[in-house]
Amino acid sequence: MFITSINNLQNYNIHTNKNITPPKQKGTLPLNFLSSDKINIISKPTVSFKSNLATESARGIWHTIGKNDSIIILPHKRPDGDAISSALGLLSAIKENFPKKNVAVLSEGISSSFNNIPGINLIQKKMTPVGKYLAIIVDGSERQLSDENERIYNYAASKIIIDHHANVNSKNGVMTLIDEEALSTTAILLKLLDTLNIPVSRNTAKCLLTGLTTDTGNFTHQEAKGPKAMALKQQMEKLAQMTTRDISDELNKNNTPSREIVALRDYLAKNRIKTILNQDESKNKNLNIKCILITMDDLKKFNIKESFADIKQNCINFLLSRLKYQSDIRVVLFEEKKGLLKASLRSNEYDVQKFATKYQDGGGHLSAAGFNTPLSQIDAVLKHLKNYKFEPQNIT
Ligand SMILES: [Mn+2]
Repeated sequence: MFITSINNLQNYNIHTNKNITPPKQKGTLPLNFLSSDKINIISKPTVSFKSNLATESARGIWHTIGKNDSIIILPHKRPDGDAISSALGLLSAIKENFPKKNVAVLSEGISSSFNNIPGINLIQKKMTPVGKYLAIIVDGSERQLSDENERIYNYAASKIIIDHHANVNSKNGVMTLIDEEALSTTAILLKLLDTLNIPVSRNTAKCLLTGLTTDTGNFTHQEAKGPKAMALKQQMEKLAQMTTRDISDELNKNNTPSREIVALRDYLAKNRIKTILNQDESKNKNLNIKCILITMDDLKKFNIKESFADIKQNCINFLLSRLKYQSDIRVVLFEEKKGLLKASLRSNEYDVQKFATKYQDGGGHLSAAGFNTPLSQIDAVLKHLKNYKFEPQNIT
């Protein structure tokens, strides 16, 4: 019955008057926060979300949502499953609790595999907000926004960031709810609602479960194997009345790759996989690292018209998961812009996050991380992969 609660969301439209343009300078608007409103929690294992500090933070976030009539939720650019699901889960929770508010999600380049996430058709590509509004970034920080979302964020009167990645450098006056231990941003949202005893509808829960499923590789990542992760999985499955398996089936069903993408990935699998043996004398065996390079010329040659999100889903992630059982570490180097490589690293056993942080915009999680680097640096990156001492993931 989750369709019925979607109907409540029809009031989401914020853009009305195109004649009013926001001020020209970026980020110079005075924020409405008192300094005591600035809440910054980094929850380490010693600080549980249920502690007073975290409960206060949750209250502060929900109070700020409550006092703003217009709210724009901003997933990071090239949104993955967790970014879209946390945005739509939050949208759904806000609309269910505050039906009169104008709430919108702003994003583009969304993979068709996300077509079954409740509220997906409500996402707007562009908007011209009028008056004061609250902007909430989910699953990323200011630095990961698209140009359009950055513009909207900069003009916001109030700002919140909810994320589970390291290195969120928020400025003064921005409320942040950061939990680096969380498996997904949707897991933070569930904790937020739970802490405040706000009921979670099936609709909201389905969104939250989707982000948890995609960010844990459907619970194949090492971080997602402990009893805490299992308890969270069960709690969300119960609320959503479906399993993570159901969620991944839906994601795959909506995710039929084009003939061109299939041709490209077959070509890459045959011709572009480079094996690097990482020489670490302290270990008995060499680590097997598989690297794949995808250039803009490849996309042109195979006549790929898909959005980055679909290339990522159907080509990059496909190749990464196919190499899972043949390697210790997998790396895709994708020429995102002319001369600029976007690297995605995966490993089930080794910490790839630490390696990624050595580079520009590097970060992520122990088993899934990424960074940017100029294409001209590719040989240096491959050499670095060969000689770097990867450490095993230490999961507590
Ligand atoms: Mn995430």
